[in-house]
Amino acid sequence: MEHHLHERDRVGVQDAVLLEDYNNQEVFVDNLQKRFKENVIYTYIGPVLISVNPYQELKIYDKKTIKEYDNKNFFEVPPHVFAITNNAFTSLKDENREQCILISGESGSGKTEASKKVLQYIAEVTDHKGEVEKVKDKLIFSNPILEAFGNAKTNRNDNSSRFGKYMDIQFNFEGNPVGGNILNYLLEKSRVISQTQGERNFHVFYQLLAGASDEEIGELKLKRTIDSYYYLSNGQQNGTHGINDKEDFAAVKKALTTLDFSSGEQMDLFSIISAVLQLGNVGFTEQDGLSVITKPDIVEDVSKLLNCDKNLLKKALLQRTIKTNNEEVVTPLNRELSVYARDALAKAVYDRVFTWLVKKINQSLQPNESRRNVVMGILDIYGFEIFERNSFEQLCINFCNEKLQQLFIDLTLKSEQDEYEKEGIVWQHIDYFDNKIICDLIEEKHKGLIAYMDEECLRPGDPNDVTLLAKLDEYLGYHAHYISHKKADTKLQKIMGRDEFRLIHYAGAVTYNIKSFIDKNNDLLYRDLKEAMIRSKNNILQSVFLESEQNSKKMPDTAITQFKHSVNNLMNILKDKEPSYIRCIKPNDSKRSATFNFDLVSHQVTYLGLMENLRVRRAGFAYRRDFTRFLKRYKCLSEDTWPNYHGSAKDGVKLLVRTLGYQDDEYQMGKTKIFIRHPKTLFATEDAFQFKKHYIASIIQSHWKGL
Ligand code: AD9
Ligand code: MG
Repeated sequence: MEHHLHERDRVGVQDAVLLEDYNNQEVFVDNLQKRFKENVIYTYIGPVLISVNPYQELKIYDKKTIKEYDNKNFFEVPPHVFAITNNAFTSLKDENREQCILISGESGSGKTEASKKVLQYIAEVTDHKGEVEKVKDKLIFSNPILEAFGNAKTNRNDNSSRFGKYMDIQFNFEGNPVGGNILNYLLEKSRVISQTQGERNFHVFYQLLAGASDEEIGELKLKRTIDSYYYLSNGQQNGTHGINDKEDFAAVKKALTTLDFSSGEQMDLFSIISAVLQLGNVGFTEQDGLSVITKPDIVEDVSKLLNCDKNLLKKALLQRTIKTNNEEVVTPLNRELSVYARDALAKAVYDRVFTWLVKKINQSLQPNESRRNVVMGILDIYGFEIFERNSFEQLCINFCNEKLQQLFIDLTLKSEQDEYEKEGIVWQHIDYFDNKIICDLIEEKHKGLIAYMDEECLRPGDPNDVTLLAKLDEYLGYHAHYISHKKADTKLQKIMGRDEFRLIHYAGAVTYNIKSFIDKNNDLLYRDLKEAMIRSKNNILQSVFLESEQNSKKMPDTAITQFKHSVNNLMNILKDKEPSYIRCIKPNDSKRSATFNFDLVSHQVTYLGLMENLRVRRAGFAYRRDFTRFLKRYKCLSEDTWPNYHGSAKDGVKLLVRTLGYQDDEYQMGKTKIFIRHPKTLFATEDAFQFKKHYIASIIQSHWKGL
């Protein structure tokens, strides 16, 4: 930090705690803007890193830069994702403490890129030999695979992650990576069957069509043209700038081989992908109210690719069997239900294959040594979402963000409090908004939103979206953070539909549309389709469908309850680790470099809770530094400590601040650190130091000239 203080007018301050007016969001954003204009994308709030997406390749990620951060003290070097990583890594190595790096921000803000930089740094500063190198390759190569199957071009980001990801890197006692493990969350599987205007399906479909050899195309019964496929036709039609599907496909195949996918498994995998694509082209008409398949030969191709019985598959697309006690009732489907069944199959197959991929990758990342390893986790998960129209998926995502915010509050306040206690400094209570009330509103047993939703979904009779909303309104209407249409004031009623409810999240109010909630939560796949898949001779398919069948001997959990469990499981993993935070910000909506939209950034600052974070950090002391470092830098400012001083660092600092004239209310002495309340005190000292440094330098220079 010290190097740059004198430049603060031009590039702003590198730690927002040094802003004089820390309650002023405009000042805060202005500081980010100043820095962004100078291509300085990183800023701290104490230990939290803020990263503003530059949308251009900056030369700040090369090996030389990594060297500059390797083994450095956090505050001696300018803010950087490498500094955060180094800090976490040092604590892991030296103190054996488990780490987690939590990356959040909205779509396109740079989370995934940041997570790759963390990995890049670790890969560079650890051993480059034998087994370790192999593990690192695998960790790095897991990215192109998961991105091919889990990322897509959206209107916000050409390479948007459509799933949440938590990755553990496991280190041995020497501090070298020996393995890893990945957890995946909530793949946006609806994208398989339809995409918004201007968006694409998952990358892998296009990669396969562009990159497979002619022979493979023949074997997979594909045509190269994107227009041939219904599942690819309702989003973007043409090629995409900046994406080379053909090259990417080669990279994915190489990565699959690196991660021990056999050629047989790769063929099984791409057969399934091809089958999903072609399933979309299966059409239905209706005769006498019953569904009829229009192009049976496509179903035959699909069943060959899935290695399942073609008659079984056809039947499963046309009828539904319901087992009650000892009875089996077979009901034929109409056209609409057949389409529904077909799409449900495509989504289920794709979703489960994605989970299988993660599992396979994890097998390959298993460490050889069975010793207990220390881990560093990296969380790259969808940030808070507020769209024009918000649905079930946004509710899940925003719930996850509430939980992460809760963890953030716990851990930051706790660590702040711990430090004050450890240093023997009197702790002052800080007022902050505790979002536990919203977490409870959503997940509380028997009386939270999820509980009522499940109750309605599983109720006999005819539960539907209308009855669900009525139930939520009735039971949650009392809650301060739940607004029903009826409860809304007249102004709000004008913008809120009768089929909507509104939650006041910590990050702002979001209106959710109830349409399809029941469907999405039940996530139904007809038994006939499941059975057809279980009997498939494609090893992947058989295993994933068999597995989920075994797991669900009892009533399977609804989609949101499964999600709740995995989020709570994640919180348990994270809560015992030492956290580092990277908060990513998107500077504009048009993916353009050098464009900083003040309002857009300000909005994100609000819902990332950054001002709140700053207030907590500033509530006590803006600046803290251990005695040794403080003395080392400023000792030249007092005759008591310069040029010769032999006492303890603490006593030295005491002498120093006496000369500097610090008032009692300006600072406190802890056990190992000095705490300074206001930035201006520090700035005055730093300015004096800079002056002295130049003065000494000029004397030395004239001295040399004189010789
Ligand atoms: V999403 O929620 O998965 O849709 P992310 O992950 O937050 O989103 P991503 O990391 O994919 O965003 O970044 C979006 C794009 O911004 C990248 O494809 C890059 O083109 C660009 N980007 C992001 N970070 C950097 C950076 N540090 N330097 C240069 C960057 N470009
Ligand atoms: Mg991403």
